This record gives sequence, C-alpha cells and structure tokens, in this order.
Amino acid sequence: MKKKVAEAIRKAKKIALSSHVRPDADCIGSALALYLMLEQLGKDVSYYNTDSAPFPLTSLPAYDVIRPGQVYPQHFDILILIEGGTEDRTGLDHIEKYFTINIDHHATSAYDSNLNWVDPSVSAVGELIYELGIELGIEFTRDIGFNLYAAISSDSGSFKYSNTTHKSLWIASQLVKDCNFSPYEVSDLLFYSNHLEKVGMMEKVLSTLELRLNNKVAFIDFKREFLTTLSLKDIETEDVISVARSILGVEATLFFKEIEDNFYRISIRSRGRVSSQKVAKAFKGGGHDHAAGFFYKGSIEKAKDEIVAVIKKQLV
Ligand SMILES: [Mn+2]
Repeated sequence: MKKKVAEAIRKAKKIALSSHVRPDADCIGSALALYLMLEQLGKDVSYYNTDSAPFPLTSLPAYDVIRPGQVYPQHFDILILIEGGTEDRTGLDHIEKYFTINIDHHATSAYDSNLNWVDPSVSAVGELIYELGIELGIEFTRDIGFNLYAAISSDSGSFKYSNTTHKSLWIASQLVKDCNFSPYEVSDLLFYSNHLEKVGMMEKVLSTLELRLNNKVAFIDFKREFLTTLSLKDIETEDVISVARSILGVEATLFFKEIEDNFYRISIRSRGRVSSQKVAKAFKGGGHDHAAGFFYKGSIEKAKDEIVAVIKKQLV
C-alpha cells in the first residue's frame, strides 16, 4: 500500500492535505512534514484543517501553511487524509468528491477512502510518513525531522507508552542523526511549555479524582466552569490524564470533558487487562487498544456506573 500511495503522489500535480478535528501533535506534525515533502517534490500542495490547533502545536515548524476551515469545492488530483478517513473525523464536507488517500494507525480507521494505508502496529502516523518520505526519496530537512519527531514522541508518550517499538526508536534516532535538531528542543516545546493556567487546570481536574473497582479505575472530570474560572481557551489535556493513569494499580483512566449539560466527551487510557477500544466500542466510540474515546449523553454518575460495569467484565 505504501508503494501505491507513493505512486499516486508521484502522478498527482495538485494535492490537498487534511488531518482530524481536535488536532494533536501526531496528526499536525505528520501532515506538516508531508506538506514539506510534497513541496520539495514540486507539487502544488495545500493543507486545510477544520479546527485550529492548541498551543504549543502552533509553534511547530511551518505551522502557518495550514489554512483553517473547509476544503472548498475545487480541483485536486488527490486529497490525503492524515488519521481522518471520514467526514466526522476530518470535519470536512464533500470528501467523496475527491480521490482520497487515508493514512492512519487506528485499527478502527474507516476504510472507505480510495486508498487506505492503515497500520495499527506503529506508535504514530508519523512513522508511516517517515517511511513514505524514504519511498519518495525526499531529503529530510530540519523542519521535516522536527515535525516527525514531534509526532512520534507525542503519540508514544515520549517513548514511554506500550505502543513504542524498536522501529519508533530507530526512526526517531534517524531523524535526530540526519535533521539537525535535538530531541530536547522538541521536548522543551511539547512537554515543558505549559502556561500557568494549564497547571491551574490540572490542579482543578485532579481535585475531581475518583477511584472505583478497588482503585483499578480512575475518573477525572473537566467541568465547563473551569474554562471560565481559569480564563482558558481550549487546552491540551493529555498531561492531566497521564498523572491519573500513573497511579499504581490503576488499569483504566477516564477523562470526562463536559461539552454541555449532561453531554460529555470521554477519553479512556488503559493498561493491563483493560482494552480502551472495547470500552469505547460499548459506547459507539473508537480508538486504539490503550487509548480511545467516545461521547456520552446522560448524567456523569450514570456514565460512571455503566463504564465500571463494562470494565468489570474485562477484569475477570
Ligand atoms: Mn496518532
């Protein structure tokens, strides 16, 4: 499939890129790296994203090339979707009008693009974009390397999560060797650039910590009022989930984000016997084995009880 994707790219002149809604460092870093690769190949390339990214992703090299909003109906030879094979995931309308290529590492990815390159064995879609760059024979510049390293180090939790493989580390090492940036520069930007308000948010969210099922399940809760009390805009919340999931014995961490009254977006992170994907599926969501998400309509107490019941079955 990698070869087919490379072939389609070689043939195309005008290429559009997009990545998923609520963007993270993997999809943004990967799509920016791919943008720079395509530009290097002399393609006419544009990158559209429905949602703008939260700080510090806005400081990734070449971030300014991203055009916010929809791909307006116009001619492109191909539309490449990074981790976003459906209209829901991309937030783009009318993707069926284009010849689409879906590049993803989510096992639950939609396979309804014209070409689907989905590999759930990699820690980050950044690993696939690296391989694509090798296939296309591009020169790995500093900005390409920085973006790909950001993608991989972010989705692998700085190479700490269970999805980290020798290949993730090998690719990261090649990037550091060839691309003239240091791992520290990326870490400093992604992991040590917290605004004070964010630490305040973490304090508030952690104050909601509740443990269930003999401390195997941790719940934390981001109430809408926190945004106003802390004068926050939308904020990256992976770090606060990490703190809860680091508790000894916790096998599943659920992060509730209140969207409106009795409506939540719930992220789940798991280890050990609990499959995040299975839990999410029980509520019509999706994701990876150790990280997934879903929406819930109803009271938070009812949600917690139902989630505990689903997880309990996996723990026997
Ligand atoms: Mn990813």
